[in-house]
Amino acid sequence: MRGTITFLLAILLLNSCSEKQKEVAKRPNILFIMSDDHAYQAISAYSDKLIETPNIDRIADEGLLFSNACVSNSICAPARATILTGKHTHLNGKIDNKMPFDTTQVTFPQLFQQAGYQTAMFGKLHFGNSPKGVDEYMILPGQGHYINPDFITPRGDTTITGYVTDIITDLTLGWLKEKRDKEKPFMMMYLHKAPHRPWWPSPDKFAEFSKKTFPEPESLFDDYKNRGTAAKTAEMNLYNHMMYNHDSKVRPETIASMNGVVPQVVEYNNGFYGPYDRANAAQKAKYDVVLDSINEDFKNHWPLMNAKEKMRWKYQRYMQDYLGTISSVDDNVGRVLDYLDESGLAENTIVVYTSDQGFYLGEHGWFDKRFVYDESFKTPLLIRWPNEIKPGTTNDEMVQNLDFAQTFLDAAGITAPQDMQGESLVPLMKGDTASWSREAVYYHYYEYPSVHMVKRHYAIVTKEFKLVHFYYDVDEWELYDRLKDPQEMNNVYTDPAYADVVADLHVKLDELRIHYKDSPELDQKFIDMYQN
Ligand code: SGN
Ligand code: CA
Repeated sequence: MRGTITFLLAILLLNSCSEKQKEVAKRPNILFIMSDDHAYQAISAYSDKLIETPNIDRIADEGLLFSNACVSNSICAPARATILTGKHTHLNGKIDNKMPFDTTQVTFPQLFQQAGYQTAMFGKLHFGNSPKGVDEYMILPGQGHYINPDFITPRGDTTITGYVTDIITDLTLGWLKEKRDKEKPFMMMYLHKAPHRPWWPSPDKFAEFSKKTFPEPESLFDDYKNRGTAAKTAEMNLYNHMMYNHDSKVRPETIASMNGVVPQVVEYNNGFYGPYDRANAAQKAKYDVVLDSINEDFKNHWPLMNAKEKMRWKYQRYMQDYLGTISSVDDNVGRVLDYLDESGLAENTIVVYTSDQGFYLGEHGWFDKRFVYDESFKTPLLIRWPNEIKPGTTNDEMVQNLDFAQTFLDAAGITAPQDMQGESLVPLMKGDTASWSREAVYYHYYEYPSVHMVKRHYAIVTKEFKLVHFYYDVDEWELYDRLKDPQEMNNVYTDPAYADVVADLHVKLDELRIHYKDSPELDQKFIDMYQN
């Protein structure tokens, strides 16, 4: 009798074990792909005016595209800290690129690791040098380098010869092919440095894209009329602030040979010619072919150009380089998607493509980000999850990078900590739009005074409106009608026709600040910390 019971118990145990194993085996893999400063305007699934990105588009074609995805603080390290912690930057403390990140905080990769996932991170993190919760990592120190990049690894630092986008992909594929534990699901963070400034393409893309001409945005020559002080005083205008040398790839020698006609102070930047200086002789030889023709063109034409023509020249150079770097990202994303297909991993892998924030591609005459105005506030978000997401769907809800951690945890069946501030997007991904009740998101940007001089501001954004408060050395409010004025050219805050909207949004903004635990006291605390 006892023998029979033991036998039955053993069978039961075996069964439950294998059930558990099946459950575990079913948990989806997560492949989180993020680029640095990739504007949605430069993804053909969003707009095909500038570039075709067939590989990134595949994720949307076979999955879901969020058309109103946005960030909570449009700058690099703060956005990354929000993604990792699921908290606004005023709570996770990484309010700007300079403030240190408190590494005792819980980040979502740690929760995946604890839940039995194999975890890895390759590419640009932008803060700290030993990310927590990842079994394997190779990350760029700080901003990292385009050419022959250095990497921080658990085994010490190393330098790899080649172009950064290809290398980060090689590392990612190498791990998937050789290091993956087939008994465990994985959570992989595949993080590109491109297309971050100074926008250095690979030699091939440099040659290809430097021959192209791109359409100009309507607001390239924006005069910032009907906007507040912040737009007028920001230092990110192509004509005034983009550097011929550092950005447009005009050689220091070319500028020096032009007898002082090229403005030196603003545009020359002390002869810094970063990525090229890192290249070896063979790499330089390839770049030189293209640089020669850019420099010839500059030398012959620039002295004859008027201000508008100079702006246009800079815009074309900017787009040629920026989009050249994107084209490499797209090719490399294609390599990874192909591998997922070949290996059979695609079926049970959630693939996410996003950027740490958006970017201005000449809209309002600007480059860079930081503002809550759409091009930098919104960010690309494309998600593929076979059998769960209906292919080719689009969603326009106000979703935010704040939601990523809880979304991934939810998809993997891991309980999210109570103090995370986002919401899981899994219901939206599965087409359950009825249960989604959020109408507005909260935004808060801090890094001022600093590079590009974008004033501190916080905002509430709904599908229809955007109410913004600029503060610190001004006290100005702006309201934009997102549906009637999608280019955000007219601040209608004092327009009597919008009085009710303004009153309503003020109340809602106050509520949001309380809901997310932000306050005037915290605003002041961060100002004091910044000044000390
Ligand atoms: C560098 C860039 C800036 C950029 C910041 C922050 N200048 O300082 O244009 O805004 O990084 O970018 S550069 O001369 O070094 O290219 S972020 O993505 O890291 O937030
Ligand atoms: Ca960035």
